[in-house]
Amino acid sequence: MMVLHHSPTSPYVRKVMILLMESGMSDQVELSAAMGTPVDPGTMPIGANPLGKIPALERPDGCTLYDSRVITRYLATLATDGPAFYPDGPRLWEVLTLEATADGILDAAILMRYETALRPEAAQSSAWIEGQWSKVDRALDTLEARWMGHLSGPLCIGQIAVGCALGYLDFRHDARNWRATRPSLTDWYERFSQRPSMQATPPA
Ligand code: 99T
Repeated sequence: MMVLHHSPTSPYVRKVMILLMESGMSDQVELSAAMGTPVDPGTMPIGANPLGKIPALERPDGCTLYDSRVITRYLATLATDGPAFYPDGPRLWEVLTLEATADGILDAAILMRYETALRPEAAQSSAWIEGQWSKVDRALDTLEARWMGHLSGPLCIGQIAVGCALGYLDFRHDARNWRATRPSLTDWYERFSQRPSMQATPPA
């Protein structure tokens, strides 16, 4: 049985969970709870992933996989049912870029979270925090302006990553009100978040 090091607050873990559910493979993976941060690895699986991050996927017949992009791509090769998360042909490069855009939103949003949650207030840099938010802001504008057609197409790993990124913004950065200037993305997310796989994996 494969073991997925997991936390319900992690949007990267959520990408993996959604892919498992959408492809009917949830029963092939056992979850192992992990919690920790860069300043205190806590119960993070540092033996399985030297970077001390989750998700990490231990396999009985091969090396432990990390990070989320490697894990989702691997699991998609095992799926015998369900959508083509990584479509063939030139569309693949679009899907991977959409995924990288969503993961980049997450990377910036998590750095903001760590800055405020883990550093003493006097050591926090608002310029640095706002610099990270600028990345999120520009990426969201790009999704709204250029990617709506793609987001409305067949389910792919890019859509899953965007759904998890927007869910994380609601979870940790609600006050930034990402919906204010993005009506199309707002509508899309409203629909996407109704999927049973999204409903089953709320950040908590
Ligand atoms: O950075 C650390 O030491 C611990 N953090 C993590 O493990 C986070 C959990 S999200 N995961 C990643 O940073 C993985 C990133 C990697 N590129 C991937 O797997 O795609 C915690 C969010 C929160 O609690 O707000």
